[in-house]
Amino acid sequence: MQKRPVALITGANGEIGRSLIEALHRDGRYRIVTLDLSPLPEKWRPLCFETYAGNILDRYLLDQLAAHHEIEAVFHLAALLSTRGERDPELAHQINVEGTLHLLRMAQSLTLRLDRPVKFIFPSSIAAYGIPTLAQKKEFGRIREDQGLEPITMYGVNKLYAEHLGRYFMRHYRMLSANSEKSVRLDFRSVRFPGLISAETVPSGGTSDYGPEMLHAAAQNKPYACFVAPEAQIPFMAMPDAIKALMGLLDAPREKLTLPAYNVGAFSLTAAEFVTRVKKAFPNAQITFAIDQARARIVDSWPADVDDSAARRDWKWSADYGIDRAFDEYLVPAIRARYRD
Ligand code: AKB
Repeated sequence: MQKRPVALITGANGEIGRSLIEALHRDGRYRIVTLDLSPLPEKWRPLCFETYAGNILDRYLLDQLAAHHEIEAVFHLAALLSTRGERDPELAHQINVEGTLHLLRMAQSLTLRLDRPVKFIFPSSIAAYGIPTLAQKKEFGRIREDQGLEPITMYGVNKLYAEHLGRYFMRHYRMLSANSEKSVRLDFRSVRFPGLISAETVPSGGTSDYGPEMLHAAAQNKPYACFVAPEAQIPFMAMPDAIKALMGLLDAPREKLTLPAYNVGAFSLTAAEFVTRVKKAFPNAQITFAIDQARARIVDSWPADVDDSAARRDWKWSADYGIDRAFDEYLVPAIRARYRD
C-alpha cells in the first residue's frame, strides 16, 4: 500500500491547530506531523504520526523535518497575535515574518524534491486591514480584499507582508535564475480570518479576544471587564467554520483561485450585541466596560465586516454558522458542558 502523504501543522498547539488536527485526522488523507514550541498534549498525540516540540526559527529543525517527511501540505499556523505583538514588535516580526520565510523556503525545497507543488495554507487575518477613522470604517462596510490595507499593528503588517511573500514564492521566486519559467513552485493559499471563537479554548495574545473571553468568563460565573467600547464592531467566526475554510482552501482547484488571500465571513456584531448574546445564555453574567484605549483603537482600525464574495465564487465558500447557530448550537452548549464538571 502506498504511504499517505504528510501534512505539517505549525503552531499545532494553538486554538486553530488542535481543531485542525482533529479535522485532518477525520479526513484521513494525510499523516499529520506537528510542530509547536510546547509539546502537544496527550489527547491529540494519537491522532498524529509525529509531533515535534521546537521553534520555527530553528532552520536546522526544519531541515530535519523536510528530510524525514514527504510533506505535501503545510498549514503554517504559528504566529504571535496582535496584542502580544505590540508588546514585543521585534519578536513578532521574527516569528511572523522570518518564521514564515523559513517555512516557505522549506516548502519550496520540498516542491523541487517532489517535483510537484507543495500546498502552503496560511491563515492571515482581518488585522491585515487598517482603517484610519470610524467614519471610513462605516463607509467601507463589508470590506473587499484590496481595500483599507494600512494595518496599524506589527501583527497586521506581518500578516499582510506574509501574504505577499507567499504570492512571491508561488509566482516569482528566484525569477532571474536560468529556466525560472519552467521551475515548479509551491502553491500558496491564504484566508483572512475574522476574530475566531472556540468553545474549547480561550485565546490569548489577540485583540479580538474580548468576545471569547466574555463568553468563557460568563460560563464560569466570573466577572468580565470588556476592553473595547460597546459600539466597537468586527466580524467573528466560530471555530468549525475556520476549519471548514482551511479544508475548503486545501481542496480548491488551483486554476479557480484568483487571489492570494481571501476574506471569509460568518457574522459581525458589536461588543454590546455580543454582551446581549452572552446574557441571553448566561443571565447572571457580570460584564462591564473598562475601555483600554490602545487595544480599542486596534479593534476600531479593523473592518466592521468583510465581503467574501470572491471566496464564494472561486471555491464555493460559505459559513455554516451564522450568528444564531454559532451561539445556540455550537458555542453556548459546548461551553456550558465544558465548565459543568
Ligand atoms: C488577534 O486578535 O490578533 C487575532 C486576529 C484578529 O487575527 N485574533
